This record gives sequence, C-alpha cells and structure tokens, in this order.
Amino acid sequence: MRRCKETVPASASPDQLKPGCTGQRSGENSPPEELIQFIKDGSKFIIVGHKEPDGDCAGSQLALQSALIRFGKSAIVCSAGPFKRTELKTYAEKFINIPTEEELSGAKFIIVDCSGIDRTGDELKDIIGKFPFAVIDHHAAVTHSPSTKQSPVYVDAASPSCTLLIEKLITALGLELTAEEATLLLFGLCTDTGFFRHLTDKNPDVFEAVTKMVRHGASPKNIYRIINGGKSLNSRILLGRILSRTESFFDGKLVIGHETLEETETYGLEGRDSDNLNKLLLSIEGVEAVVIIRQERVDNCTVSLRSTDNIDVSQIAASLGGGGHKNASGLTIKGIITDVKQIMLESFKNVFC
Ligand SMILES: [Mn+2]
Repeated sequence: MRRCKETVPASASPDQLKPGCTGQRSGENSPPEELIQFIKDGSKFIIVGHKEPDGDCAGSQLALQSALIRFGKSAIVCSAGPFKRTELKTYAEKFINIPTEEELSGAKFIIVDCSGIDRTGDELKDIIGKFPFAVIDHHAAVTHSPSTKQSPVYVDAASPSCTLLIEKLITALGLELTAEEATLLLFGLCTDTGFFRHLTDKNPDVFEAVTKMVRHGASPKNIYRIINGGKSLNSRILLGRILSRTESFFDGKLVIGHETLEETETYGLEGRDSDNLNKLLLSIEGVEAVVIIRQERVDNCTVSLRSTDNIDVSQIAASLGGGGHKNASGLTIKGIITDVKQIMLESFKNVFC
C-alpha cells in the first residue's frame, strides 16, 4: 500500500519465510498478546527501524519510544541511517547509530517497519541477533519467523503504514496518544500513503485512526508542509534532469529513468524526492510501471520500482534480491546503469510480453 519509500531490502533466507497476511482489510489485526507481555516483562528497549529511514519508520520508532517511556520503560531509538530525506532532518538527532555496551546490557529490541532483520543494516543485524527482539511490520514480502513468546511478531501486510500498528499497540497498552505521538503517527501514515492517495474503499478504519490522531493534536496541514516543503532548488533541477531523459518501453507501459553518480553527487545528496518523481511518471497515460535506476557507487545501483494496481513489482524486486510492496519495491544491484537497464527490461518482458 505504501509507495514512497526507497527500499533497499535484503534477501530472505528460506527458514525465515512465513506466509504473509495479505488479503484481509486493514485493521483486523490487533497486537498479539505475546507482544504486550514482551513489553511488560522488559525494562529497557532499543527500537530499531530500517536503514535509510523514511517518515513511517522514524515516526513508528519515535512514537513507540515516547509511549514506552510513558509506560515506565527505558527506550531509545536506533538507526543505521543515513537520514537523507528532508522531512526527517529535525528528527535525525534523536537517533543513536550503534548502541553502546551499557545501552545493550539487559536490553530487548523492537524492530519496526522492516521486511527482514537484514534491513536494519549489517552492523545492527548482527547485534540484534544476540538479544531478544520483537517485530512490528506491514510489508507484503514478509521474511519474519512465526510469533513466539520470546520473539513476538506483529505483522499486518494489509496495514498501509507501520505507524497504524504502533497506534494499535499504544492503545492496547492502555495509553491515550499524546499530541506529539499523534503527530508522529500521522506523519508516518501520510508518508506511506502519499497523503492518502493510495488508499481505497477498503480502508475506512484508517480514517477512524486519523480522526483519533487529529483529535489528539495532529495537524494534517503542518504534516503536509513538513513532508512536501523544504526542498532545495537542486532537488528540483535533478527531477528535471531525470524526467528529460526518461524512456518509454513496451508500448508505453513501462518508463525507465536514471540518475548518474555525478548527478547524485552534484544534486542528489540533499533530500531525494522520489515521491514526486514517481507521481509525475505514473501520471503518464498508459504507464503501468516506473523504474528509476540510481548509480549510488561506481559499481552499484539502487533501483526503485513503482506500479499501478495491476502490476506486482515486488515479484520482480524479489527475483533480483530486493523486496517491498506490490506497487512499490526496490533493490540494490551490482553494475552500471546501462547494464541494470537491460536487466530490468528482461525482467519486465515476462510482465508485458
Ligand atoms: Mn512503512
């Protein structure tokens, strides 16, 4: 359901695979009792999200941190970073990069908004594996183990944002939202739903949650400004450059754009705007899928995949070691733009030919 995040997912090991919970309407899934108990039994929590965090990830982490502290626990937020997105700049300083020995002593981890533990980053992944950890997630390409008392898993692939699951958890802990938590939760929801534009008539409960957040002090107007404002002129110029050389394939059903390493270095470091870029490209008549290839390093690209309702790009991403959602996925891949473009065209042949 969410479509705004740049996903750089890790591959799943087969023994981690678990059936997803797609198909149900969002809102049917409540926090499992073992997660509540996991929190009650602990005193010290480290809340981790995925590397290259987005608003849903950071919002989930910070809102949960606030609620856990109010619940009488010690809680810190941890992220491998980098905080590339403009709207997260003010939040970045609240996160630690790697926990110290002291912070780790006696701690339990809660991983949010990650389709797999690998998504927390190489260093954190190895640390987390040595501690008890719970998972709260809403990705379709689920790679988590089944929920147990020791390792609770709260996954709802029908939930359009992870913050909605955090809201349910906070409520299940018997807490009312603070204004700050409500703002963080709505911030995450608006990030992952493109400010509601990806929601359908299957999501009435989402708007009930929004009502609750707004009632507790979240302002859609302020959140819109945070998410959509503050862009640099360079980021607009970069959009123009990518758009100007976007190519069309398969009778206009697929468009592919790219960002060179030089552009990334010249324009792209200050807040990428994938959401607007994808929005513009998906609005072309007849387009069913959008691919943006970015040369991140000399020998390495990230690929972002977006689609309209019919095409499941998560399958293509997964086949190349990535992952994500049906209409929004991503991957990292070795190589240079021209080679990666050929690989993507090959992959889409099965879809469009
Ligand atoms: Mn999310």
